[in-house]
Amino acid sequence: MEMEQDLRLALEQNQLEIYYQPLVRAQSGRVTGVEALLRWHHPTQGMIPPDQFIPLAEDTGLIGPIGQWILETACRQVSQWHQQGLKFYLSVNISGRQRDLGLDAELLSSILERTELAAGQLVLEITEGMLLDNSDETIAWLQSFCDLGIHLAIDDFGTGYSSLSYLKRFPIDTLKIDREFIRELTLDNEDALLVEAIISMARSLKLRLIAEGVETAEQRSALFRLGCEYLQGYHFSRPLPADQLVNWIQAYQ
Ligand code: G
Ligand code: G
Ligand code: MN
Ligand code: NA
Repeated sequence: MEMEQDLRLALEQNQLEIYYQPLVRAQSGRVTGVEALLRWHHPTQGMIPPDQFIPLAEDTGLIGPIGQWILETACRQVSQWHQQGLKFYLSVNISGRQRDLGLDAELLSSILERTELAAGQLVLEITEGMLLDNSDETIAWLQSFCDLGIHLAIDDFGTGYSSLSYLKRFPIDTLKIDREFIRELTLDNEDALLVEAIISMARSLKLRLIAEGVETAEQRSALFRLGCEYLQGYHFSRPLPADQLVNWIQAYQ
């Protein structure tokens, strides 16, 4: 309860901050995109990670205004980076609860217009769980974003329980392989077989593939040799505050 009150205030009192984690091309190592990841600087408890308050934000409906703030803030930031010549797309996690809390094509198109970000530069990350209902409403909701030119990615791919039929039904163009498959990956273990299977499926469905949780040079080279085009993880960079991300890019690229 107390946490709920605190979270209500967090937005008003500027305690929320967006960190950005680079997504890089496996071959060149260049930044192709950034994922926006929410952080809460709690006045007495310090930094609270999102998995400790996003569920509360979802239960209380606060994910409505918070989600809108994230989209607006991150789109504005990435649009500014574009104007400075830093060209990469923006990936934002969205929660299924946002569907009933005002997130629709009209809102997104007004955010894109206000922040002057091209729709093609925005990717929304959804989870397999969100597609479980397989309902016409969910499909229409997601399709309306695609109609604007926004892209959709499945986050944590491979951990859900749904069948893969949604890959045909939903307008998805990117899969993010969950870090569970990457953690112990070498070129010749069982994880490599799974990753290879996912890569070949993604190829035939013409989906872009990103491996999450890349922490070591060994994982990176295994993924490159298996043919995964895009990588994300601590091996490249942790999620960083906006100014530090720019420093990282200038030092690393
Ligand atoms: O950044 P970190 O790895 O601690 O994030 C933990 C979880 O919180 C991840 O599953 C991530 O998708 C989720 N998360 C982070 N930022 C956001 C956000 O802005 N919106 C939503 N819905 N989830 C987020
Ligand atoms: O569920 P989602 O993929 O949105 O979660 C992203 C979360 O994963 C972020 O909280 C981020 O901090 C975390 N993360 C990013 N890279 C790595 C990594 O290389 N290793 C681990 N363990 N976590 C990572
Ligand atoms: Mn994500
Ligand atoms: Na993920």
